[in-house]
Amino acid sequence: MKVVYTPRHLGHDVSRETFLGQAVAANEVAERAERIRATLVADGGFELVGPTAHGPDPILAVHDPGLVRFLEDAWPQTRREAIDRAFLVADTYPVRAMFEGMSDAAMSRLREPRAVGGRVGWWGLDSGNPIVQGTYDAALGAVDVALTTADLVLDGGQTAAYGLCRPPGHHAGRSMAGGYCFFNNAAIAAESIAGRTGEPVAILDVDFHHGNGTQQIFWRRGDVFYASIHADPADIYPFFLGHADEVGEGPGEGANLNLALPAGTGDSDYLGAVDRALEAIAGTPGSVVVVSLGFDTYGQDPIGTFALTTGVYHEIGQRVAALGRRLVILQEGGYYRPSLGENARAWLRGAEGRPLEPIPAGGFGPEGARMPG
Ligand code: Q9C
Ligand code: ZN
Repeated sequence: MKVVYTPRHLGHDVSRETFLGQAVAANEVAERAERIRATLVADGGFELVGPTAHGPDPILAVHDPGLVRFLEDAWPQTRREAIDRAFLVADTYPVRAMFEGMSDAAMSRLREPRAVGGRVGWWGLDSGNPIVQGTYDAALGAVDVALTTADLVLDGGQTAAYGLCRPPGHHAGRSMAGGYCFFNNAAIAAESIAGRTGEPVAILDVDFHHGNGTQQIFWRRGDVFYASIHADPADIYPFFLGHADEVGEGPGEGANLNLALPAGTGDSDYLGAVDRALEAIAGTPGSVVVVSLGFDTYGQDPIGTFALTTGVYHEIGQRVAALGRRLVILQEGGYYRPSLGENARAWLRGAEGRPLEPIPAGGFGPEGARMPG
């Protein structure tokens, strides 16, 4: 299988994030993508290719141009304002209760603030999403990775391809960054695939968290089916979306499927949810599935509460491939770094119908995957 990767992600070099108002060790770090890359290389059955530049148009087909302008200037403006911080995060947000009682007309006069501390709240969901100097370029690189992965499947004759996107994307909405995400890589790929094929597209989101951004972007769309398996938002980020009764509206009514699972969910209950999602996708027209692939469902994940094992990822890959559709597989979350490479290798080998053999001698295992340099 071809793997699309770019070192541009290294510019999103974060070491701390904020959690409930305090700086803690960052979860979404460069080592994640480097672990996956090194393990897939060591496997020997994957071919790394670089992305090609796709320009701004596919991003602007999904995102508000104001979000793009903000992300482009967020760090330079932080420097111009001489804010003495290692990373930019918001502390003031336009939450719905602030505007209670106001009319749509009054709401439409709300405007983006000038100061970067206001702008980052205007365009952001949460304060756990650090922005640094290289964040914008890394986010652009992840979009090119996603679109190149789609190209391999649409034009390159590949049945399946994997985009090692970092930063991830599924929490980013049309006009919002959040949850370690800046541009919604999977939504941008799905929109591009729908436009190029003229076919409906399905998105299967198996990250531990609900992909609120992807749901929001395609909420009223009947031609993009979104199915997500995730932790119950009553307990887990993004908290405010991801319930079963969110089914889409207008032409999109019935094209959104949320399967929320409780803490402690293990392999067999998770596989049951996978089968439900796949059955729903099999009932929709189209030949391409975009997979938002997260490994924060893993038993040892530091922010997840599920109990999945490496072996079940191989089985999930096989079941997804058994749909008989072309697969554009894009990396989302997953934060237990020692097993990330092996979990990705298991999933992708499953999707290719290859058994999960150990990495051959002379290669190096997941513990041997090292950062470059
Ligand atoms: N201390 C993805 O997996 N904050 N995003 C959690 C935990 C948000 C995860 C804080 C987690 C977002 C792509
Ligand atoms: Zn996640």
